[in-house]
Amino acid sequence: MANIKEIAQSLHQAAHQAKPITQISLEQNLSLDQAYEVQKELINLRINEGETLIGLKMGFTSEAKMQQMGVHDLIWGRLTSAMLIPNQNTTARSQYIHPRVEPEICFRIAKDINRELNESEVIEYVDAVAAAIEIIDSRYQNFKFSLEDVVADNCSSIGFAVGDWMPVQTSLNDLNMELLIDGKTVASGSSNDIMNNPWKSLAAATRLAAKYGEPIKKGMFIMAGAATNAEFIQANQSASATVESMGEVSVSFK
Ligand code: OOG
Ligand code: MG
Repeated sequence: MANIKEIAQSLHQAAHQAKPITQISLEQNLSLDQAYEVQKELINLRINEGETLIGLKMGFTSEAKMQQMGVHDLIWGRLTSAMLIPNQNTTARSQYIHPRVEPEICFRIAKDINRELNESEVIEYVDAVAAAIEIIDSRYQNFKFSLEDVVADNCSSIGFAVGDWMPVQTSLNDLNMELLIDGKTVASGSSNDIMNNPWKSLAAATRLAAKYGEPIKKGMFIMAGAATNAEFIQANQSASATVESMGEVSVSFK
């Protein structure tokens, strides 16, 4: 029997110490439901340390990400207050294991959601959208994991930054999205790469949140998932993401 609390503790410690651990799936069997239980426990450990839950993130919503990581199912994780990095701020590379950055779109929730909504309904529940960058930092050696491993590890979440909030656009299709390191484009794609329509990612978030009993509250941030591959980032580099019509967001590493 997998010990949910023990696994959560070891993932929590790995993040705190910036030291990777062996993939859980190499040593014990974890079902997907158990993996989500570990994730919940892991977030509770953060909440006990004073962090608050401020949103959710979707993962593997693009073909590029599924190919890159070899995992072909939608996943979702939780965002806490300590993960939010103000736009244009600097973060210390030493606090991460092997950080990667990826370009995303972030939604800001206008009113509580307690049920599954479809992609045309969700628009009414959002009061702003923004270009976003996610920093992911798998707690597993070599950034390698199974579906259950990555879910237990809160979907590799470690940080995110959001650009200026923009008015809601009914269509989020056909927007060019780029990831830049030190001002040079290292990956580019389109908002269509996120489930053919980023609103679908938010609809999927409402379905999964309802399924796992996690309400989506007014003011929360929902990250739609990366449109492109994620790229490794080093100290003394700066990463930025642009979304056509939404502007730019950046984070520097020292
Ligand atoms: C898992 C997280 C995936 C996304 O945007 O697709 C994700 C990982 O790639 O380590 O955040
Ligand atoms: Mg992501």
